This record gives sequence, structure tokens and C-alpha cells, in this order.
Amino acid sequence: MTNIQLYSLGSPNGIKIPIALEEMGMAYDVHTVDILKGEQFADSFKKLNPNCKIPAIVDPQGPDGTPHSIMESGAILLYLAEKSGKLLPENPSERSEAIQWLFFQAANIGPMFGAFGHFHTYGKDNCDHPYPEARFATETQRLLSILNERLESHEYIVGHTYSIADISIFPWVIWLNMFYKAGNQLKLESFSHVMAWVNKCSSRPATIRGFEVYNFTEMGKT
Ligand SMILES: N[C@@H](CCC(=O)N[C@@H](CS)C(=O)NCC(=O)O)C(=O)O
Repeated sequence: MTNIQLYSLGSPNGIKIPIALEEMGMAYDVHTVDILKGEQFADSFKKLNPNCKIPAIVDPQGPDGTPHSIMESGAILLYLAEKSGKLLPENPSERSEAIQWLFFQAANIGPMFGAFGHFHTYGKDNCDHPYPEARFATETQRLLSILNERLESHEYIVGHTYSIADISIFPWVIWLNMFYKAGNQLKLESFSHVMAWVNKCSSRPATIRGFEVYNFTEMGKT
């Protein structure tokens, strides 16, 4: 067996990997880990990611020719880009920029957008103080402003080429609107460069195929 084994779901972190696999033209088998049913805590999955979060992959032919498992969506994207030679610029400066934005997503966008979504969606029942949602809404908008400024002068996160940096970030912007239904509250339309870039990324045929693997665009309707 040579196919990459994908363990994921249609969440903003989870969907990055089928998008990348489709864009890179790599062969893979799909496994669903339903985090709403607690399947991320199964012993078999914990062996792939001790942190019990999707996504994870197993490459049957890892760097030393034996199976290699990888956790953390940013690390998976980087691994796949290096293995396929795709979606990571070859130019050393651009490559460094792409990796910086990959870390920016992992350290800022994921945690802050996720915390905003948590208090926005579940806070009303569990926390009667408006502060947490307001705090993370402000931080989410601050991060969107940074992206908007970047995309005012760049067609994609790094220059003129779609890369793993784009894939790591744009599903999170879709999620704010689609799943958290916070587009109006966050004034998403005012981040016009971000929204134009999201539309451009999400209309790529291979990216659309990636969405479909776990029905990403249906998730907000449930
Ligand atoms: N930094 C991690 C975050 C992964 C993550 O938070 N995954 C969520 C879904 S988007 C998850 O598995 N949640 C289940 C849980 O927390 O129990 C990554 O980028 O892979």
C-alpha cells in the first residue's frame, strides 16, 4: 500500500488536508474520525495523535521507507508539500515567507478564531458574561485586518502562487461565516481583499474536490 491514509473530518483544520492532497494530485484513502462522537479519543487514533485532535495522516512510505504518522495540520501540509514538491515555493525567501504564514495560522488564527467561535456558539448557554466573546471577536478582527493588508499587495498569501499557506488559512475565514454564522457581527465584507482571496481559493477545481471529501460546505447547514 502506498496511498496516504487520511484521518480527518470537515472542520477548518480537518479540511486543509484533503484540499492539499487533491491540489498535489497525491493518492490517499479517507477515514472519518467523528469528533462529535468522541472518536478522536479512541486508542487507535491516539497512537496517531497523542493530542487527540484531527487531522492526522499516515504515510505508508515515510522518510525512512517505513510507515510514518503525522499530527498537526501545519506539519502535515509541510510534509506533503516537501514529499510532492508542490505548493511550497522553491525560492528560499518565498519558502520562508510561506512557512511564516503557516506558523501564523497555527499560533494565531486557529486558536483565536476557534475561541471566538466557541464563546459565540456555546457561550450563551454556559457563560453569562459578554467579555470572552467580545475579546475574541476583537482579536479575530485584528487578525483579519493583518490578512487584509497582506492581500492588498499580494495575489495569494505568498506572491502570485497558491500555496500551503493559503490552504492553512482560508477555510477558517469560510468557517466564521458558514458555521459560526458571524459574518455580519465580524463585518467580514469590510475585509474586501480577504473575501476576494477566499472566493478565488475556494473556486479552484481541486480545492472544491477537497471540500467534497468531508462535505465541508454542508457543515454550516447542520
Ligand atoms: N493545531 C491543531 C488543531 C486541531 C484541532 O483543533 N482539531 C479540532 C477540529 S478543527 C479537533 O479535533 N477537536 C476535537 C477535540 O478538541 O476534542 C491542527 O492544526 O491540527
